[in-house]
Amino acid sequence: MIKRNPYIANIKAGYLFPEIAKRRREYQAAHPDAKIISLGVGNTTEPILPHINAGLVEGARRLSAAATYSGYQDEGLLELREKIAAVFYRGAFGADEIFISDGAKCDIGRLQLLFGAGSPVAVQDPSYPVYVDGSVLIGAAGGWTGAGYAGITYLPCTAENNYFPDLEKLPENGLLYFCSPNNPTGATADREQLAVLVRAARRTGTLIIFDAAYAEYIRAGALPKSIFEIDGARECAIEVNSFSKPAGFTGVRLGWTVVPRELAYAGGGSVNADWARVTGTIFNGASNIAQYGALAALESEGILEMRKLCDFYLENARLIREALSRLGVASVGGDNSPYIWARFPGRKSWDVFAEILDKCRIVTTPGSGFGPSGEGFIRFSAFGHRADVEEACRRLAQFG
Ligand code: PGU
Repeated sequence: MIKRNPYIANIKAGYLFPEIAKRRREYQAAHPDAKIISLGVGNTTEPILPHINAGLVEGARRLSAAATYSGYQDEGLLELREKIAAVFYRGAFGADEIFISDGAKCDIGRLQLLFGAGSPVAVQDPSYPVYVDGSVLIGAAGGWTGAGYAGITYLPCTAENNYFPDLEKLPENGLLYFCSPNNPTGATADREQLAVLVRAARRTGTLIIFDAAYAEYIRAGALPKSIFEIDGARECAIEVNSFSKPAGFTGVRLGWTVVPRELAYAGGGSVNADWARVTGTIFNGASNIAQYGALAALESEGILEMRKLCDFYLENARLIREALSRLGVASVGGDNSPYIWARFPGRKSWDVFAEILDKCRIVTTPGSGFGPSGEGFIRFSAFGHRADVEEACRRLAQFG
């Protein structure tokens, strides 16, 4: 019989979001009349806006005519790579440094192939579970110890340190996953903090994988939307990003990754060249239809539509925070991100999850699923129809 990849056995339980979906199904089966509202997984709910949607339609139309038909586009449409460089990075990157993907999550998984099992991994704690679970799957981390995975350096990001990690604890010559605006806390690093981060990365030989999936939710003008706004980042960072959350492309699937030419391994090899090799080998490119949608999203009308969509979810976030504060529950986030991070002192996250589900019929995400420092917290997602969010806010009054 075939042997199982032993690293898979190191994963302690199911991936967080399917686990939540399972608990919801079980609750629904036991309470068939319950009208459950989900503020759990960060999944977009609102229709794609007209200009961007017209781009998708145009992408499909082009496939129907011989003159405009296209097949494999491994590296992504040149026009789209140039447009991403122009719109998001003020032309600071060439098209050969922008790689189109089918989403940030998929590229995070593929990026892990570049570094393999041998490089130490550090994460913000709490953080998006894919960084840690993916590292376990490639053997860069060991088994579950009861308080995290062996070999992962968890850098607590809590109210005590203003959600910015103590970088003295950064391992030498490793990877650091850094997400800003952060999932789940919503904390958004300012320019000075990112400058400190880049300096620490260069001092310790760390490669930062900067996840900017929520950058378009930033409303405070001075906050950086990209790690590449910081001098020196080209030598120590890769950025992953996505149209999922700003354009409603969670089901369309389109993202990109920036790998600067300057980025080198110990010994001097080019990370950019390896990334081209890895993606060329195991990825056949993103959907051409999705890429036409993204092109439309980057036109001025599309940019306005993305802003409008993010504003809609940010208003949901405001309503949720208000409802929590009426209950006396302390929370952060929701102002430059679609997540609210709510504190339930002295309690276990999964217990609070179960209580909110039972009393309010609302699905949330237990903070402990994002790392040891998430225990005692609940993440509320602001993705939802307005009427559902308003109803959820009314129901929250039944909690406590
Ligand atoms: N990066 C971060 C920080 C995210 O929170 C998410 C989605 C992604 C990347 C995924 O981006 P794609 O471009 O769509 O691949 N996080 C959601 C959905 C759960 C999941 O498993 O991705 C969440 O609820 O945290």
